[in-house]
Amino acid sequence: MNQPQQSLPLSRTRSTDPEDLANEIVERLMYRIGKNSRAAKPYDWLEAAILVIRDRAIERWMETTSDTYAAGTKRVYYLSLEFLIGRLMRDAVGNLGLLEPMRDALRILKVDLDLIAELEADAALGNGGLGRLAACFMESMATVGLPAYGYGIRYRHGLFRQKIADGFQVELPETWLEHGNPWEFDRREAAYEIGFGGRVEFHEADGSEEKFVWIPAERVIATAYDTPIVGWRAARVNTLRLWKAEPLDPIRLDAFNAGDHFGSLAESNRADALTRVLYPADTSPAGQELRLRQEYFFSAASLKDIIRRHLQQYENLENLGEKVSVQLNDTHPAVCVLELMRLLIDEHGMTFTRAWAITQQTISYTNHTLLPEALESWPVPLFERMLPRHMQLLYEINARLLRQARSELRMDDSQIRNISLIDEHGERRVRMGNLAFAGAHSINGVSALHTELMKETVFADLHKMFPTRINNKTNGITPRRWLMQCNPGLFALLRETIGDEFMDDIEKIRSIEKYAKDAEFQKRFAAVKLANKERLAALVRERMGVKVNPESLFDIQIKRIHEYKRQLLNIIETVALYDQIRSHPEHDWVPRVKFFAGKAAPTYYNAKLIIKLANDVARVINANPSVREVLKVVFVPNYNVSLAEVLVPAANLSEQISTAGMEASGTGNMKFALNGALTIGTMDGANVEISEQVGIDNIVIFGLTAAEVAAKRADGYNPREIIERSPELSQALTAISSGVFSPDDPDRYKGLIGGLYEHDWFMCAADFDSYAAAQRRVDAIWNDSALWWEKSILNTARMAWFSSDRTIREYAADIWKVDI
Ligand code: B1H
Repeated sequence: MNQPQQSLPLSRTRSTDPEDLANEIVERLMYRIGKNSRAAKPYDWLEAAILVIRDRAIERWMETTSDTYAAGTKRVYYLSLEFLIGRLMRDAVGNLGLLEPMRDALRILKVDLDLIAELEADAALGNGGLGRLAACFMESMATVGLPAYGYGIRYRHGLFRQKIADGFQVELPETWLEHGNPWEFDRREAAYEIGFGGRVEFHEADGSEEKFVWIPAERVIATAYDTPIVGWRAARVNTLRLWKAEPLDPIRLDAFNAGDHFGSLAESNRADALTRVLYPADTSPAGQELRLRQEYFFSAASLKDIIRRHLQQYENLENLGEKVSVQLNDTHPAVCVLELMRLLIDEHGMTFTRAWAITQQTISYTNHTLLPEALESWPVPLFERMLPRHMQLLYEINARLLRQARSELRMDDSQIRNISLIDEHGERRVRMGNLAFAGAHSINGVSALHTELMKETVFADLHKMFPTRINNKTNGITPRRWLMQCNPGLFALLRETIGDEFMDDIEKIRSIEKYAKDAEFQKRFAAVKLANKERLAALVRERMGVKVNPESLFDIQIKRIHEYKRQLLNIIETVALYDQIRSHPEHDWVPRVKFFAGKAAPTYYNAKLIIKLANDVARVINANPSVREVLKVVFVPNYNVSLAEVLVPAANLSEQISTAGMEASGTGNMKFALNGALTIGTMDGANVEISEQVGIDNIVIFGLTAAEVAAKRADGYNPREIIERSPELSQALTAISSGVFSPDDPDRYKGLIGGLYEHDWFMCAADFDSYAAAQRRVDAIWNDSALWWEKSILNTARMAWFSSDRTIREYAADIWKVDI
């Protein structure tokens, strides 16, 4: 395994002298932006700085791309409908080793790098963990030296901006491309026609060869936009290629001239709509036809591009599976299985059997959720109408699959029904998960627990049929963004204490373990945390006018709002604590600030109500003078990657409290622990592995296990009984449902809380007492400050395994079979 180079190859060719860089910036300002230093606005400086940085990346980009070509190395393609990148400048400048030189260069020009960095728009082309994982993987693939391409959609509007108006979430359009995008290159030469709908013709050629020809009714052009992704120390620069849809003809002039001014643009508008917005669904798929069009559009464009590149180098497709790996990020690109079959059979003349072997060898699939409502499926009539040839291929694949299950494996009817690519319960639907499973040689889960549950639940029968396919690849996060960049204070302290080695080999961070009990080091570690908390406090004060005391325990839950993630459990415990504090004012309460942030899917009623509840509870508690010194609640609006970069380093306590068995992995949990927060959490997703890595004494675990949750559901769970037995819980629930926090609309939370008594699907009641007790254990640790900081330091010391470099190396070795 190659370690990334210690010095930049670039420095051979380009100066890193701040004076030279300053001249370059002024030159870009002049010739690319058309302004001089006097006229330049802050955003112009940002753009000029990015252009200088980008040019440094390009040389390495070309170099590493030609190396791959020359060596004939296997290429990895990561197909994802989401890339939640955030800002890129700090990433690129840091990984190129140019942060300090650029800071000095800008200082010469009287520009503050940190100020202009804040102006860069977040590329929010994703919803949450799945999209952010894809972004961390892109950076890690470049870091470990893997020739990889990301393929996705260049949405004009990323995830909506969230405004909180009177406590309610309001969605506003996001416009990251408003000022242009200095990172991207539009590649006019990489354009492909993508078809939809129409019919299939059967041609009996002269000989025995039969041939199916798909004649689409509608066509759009996919055009490529490339963004360079720089690995740590510029080990490699890879490409993120995002597709935009364009019409074949920008305007129908005949219609326009005949007076039909709107109709003449209809085709153009239809193409435009295809890549215009990101679907704001998260762990629950959007059912609209446009979504399936997006999925097919980017899958087909990416495969055409992959095949073109392969043919250019190898001239035939027989070795596609040896030279190409296509990783499907969830089922969103699963239609690739059918499209690749179609291309190999219909356009490259292969037999079905040969095409199937190559497809399976090439494709692998990552599953990210077991939630039944999140498993993608499409009504058969819709699928058939939009992709008639693909539907034929799907039936053929299914026939062979079911025949094999029946005759070779003697599977019974119920097993056959589970394996089938078509769901026959009620309206017939195409199951994208089963399709991806059937067409891939590897199916991986994203944490150890999730992978085991996959084998036992959704894919139980497919797993029986293909017992070697399912494997685990526990998620990771890039330590560059999630430690070095977002927490410069901690980064500096670590370097000073243990040297620089951990920058290239994150495992070395373990050597701070020996300082965990060192009083002097603890003091400095705590001082860094305090400074990060002051930064967050300033942000909250400026944006929301709320004052919080940075000396309090900062307790943070940030993630998409979803019932299974149980923000509601946290809010209920907050209300119970509020009651306790008021009943026992004499008690020495640990001062806490409870932070919440996250977006709800616009159509997810209960999630939006939970946001309103958090805001209602915050309003009431923050206005009560009797708890003022000890409890504050803050809902920070518009959670995004950049906000996470401020919240994560400021946390003392990380809330990872999903119902066990429901959070596939979680990655926020990893970011917090790496930055020295203690976790309060259930034995769910990657929390299980975090507890193994940091040690069970350095994490606060509570609640039912996944097996206990399943057993309780099977036995008949009675939440009402539990609630009635817990005075703290019933008091808190009564307060909420009777309108204590919503005097303007006392019934607002009747339904939400009523649901807990009736079914409580996510088992808030079952876990409440255990959670509240765990919070009091947190208080006790906090009160023993030396103990708290020891645990906090041990968390940072022991999180190296969750580097996405480790994850990517495992994918490379086990799934992609590529040497790095
Ligand atoms: C995750 C999704 C997801 N799992 C559907 N599934 C979507 C499903 O737009 N849609 O239709 C969007 C996203 N996202 C998350 O993936 C898991 O909940 C996390 O536990 C996990 O850490 C993350 C990355 O693996």
